[in-house]
Amino acid sequence: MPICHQTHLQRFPRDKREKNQEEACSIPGVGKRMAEKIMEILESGHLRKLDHISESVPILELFSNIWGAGTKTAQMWYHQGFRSLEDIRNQASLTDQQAIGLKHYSDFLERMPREEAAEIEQTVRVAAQALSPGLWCVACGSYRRGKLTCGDVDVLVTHPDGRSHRGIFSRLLDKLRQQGFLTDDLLSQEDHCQQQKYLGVCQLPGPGRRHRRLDIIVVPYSQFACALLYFTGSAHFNRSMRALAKTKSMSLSEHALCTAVVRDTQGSKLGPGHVLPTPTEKDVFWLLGLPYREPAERDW
Ligand code: 8GT
Ligand code: MN
Ligand code: MN
Repeated sequence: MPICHQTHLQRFPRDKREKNQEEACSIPGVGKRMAEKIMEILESGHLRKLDHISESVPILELFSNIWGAGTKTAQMWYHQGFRSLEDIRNQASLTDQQAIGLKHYSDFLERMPREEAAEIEQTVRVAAQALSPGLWCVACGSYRRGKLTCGDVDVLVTHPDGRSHRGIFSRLLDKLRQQGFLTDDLLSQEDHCQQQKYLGVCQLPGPGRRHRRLDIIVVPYSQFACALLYFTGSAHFNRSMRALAKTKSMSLSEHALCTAVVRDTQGSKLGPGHVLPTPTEKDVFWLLGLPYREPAERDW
């Protein structure tokens, strides 16, 4: 192969070669390295760098399906010579999250029927309401969008009195741990706006139950509608809503809808604007000048 490639190169007239290279470089966004690749394809009809791709793609996919491992990690492992999950298990250095992801590899890849998501939501609700009877627990994400199967369960917790959600987060998790429902923790954090977020793994009682991914967020009631909208998604729908808000000098986040937001020409925020009260999701749509959309109509 390399010999054939070389012959091809030599056959290509030098002046034509220089002209092509110049042309390639003049394309906006094409630098020297990209131009070299274009030249290689022009001259040999082939790009050697791609030879390994077809072999690596399924392995990179296998690796990046480990929860907590992204494309970069998958590539690193591939370059280190690992080719199977067995290699990863025995030889790769794993973060705590990736070790959990690997342990539950096949469970996490399988979506659960929505009935099971409802049982998980109910388990969280029963535990939460044992701590404080007025707590609201709502399964958001794909479940709320009406999907027949769910990749995980996204439970939003709040209290309509605006106060009683405080101190619930760790007590709720402790309770769910004690009853053996939570089996592994992936992430627990509080942000600067009083939202607390847990990512973990749960398992319903009884034989033949799989481990499922569970996300729980606890939010103050003043942020409930925006958090509900955010956590319901879809992620793509959220991006569209945020982009629309931007065009109206507003900003939408999981915390709030703000108006009179000042941005520079690059779109970076200069001033935070001020928070608009949004008691319900409908208020968010209305304030953005949009007709309301049911969760089932928020797939994109
Ligand atoms: P699923 O059935 O595959 O779980 O589908 P989903 O329920 O739509 O996806 P999800 O990944 O569980 O995310 C649900 C919502 O949570 C999304 O709309 C997104 O805005 C929000 N979300 C978070 N954290 C993260 C995150 O770390 N990554 C992504 N992609 N979305 C997140 O709350
Ligand atoms: Mn989900
Ligand atoms: Mn989720």
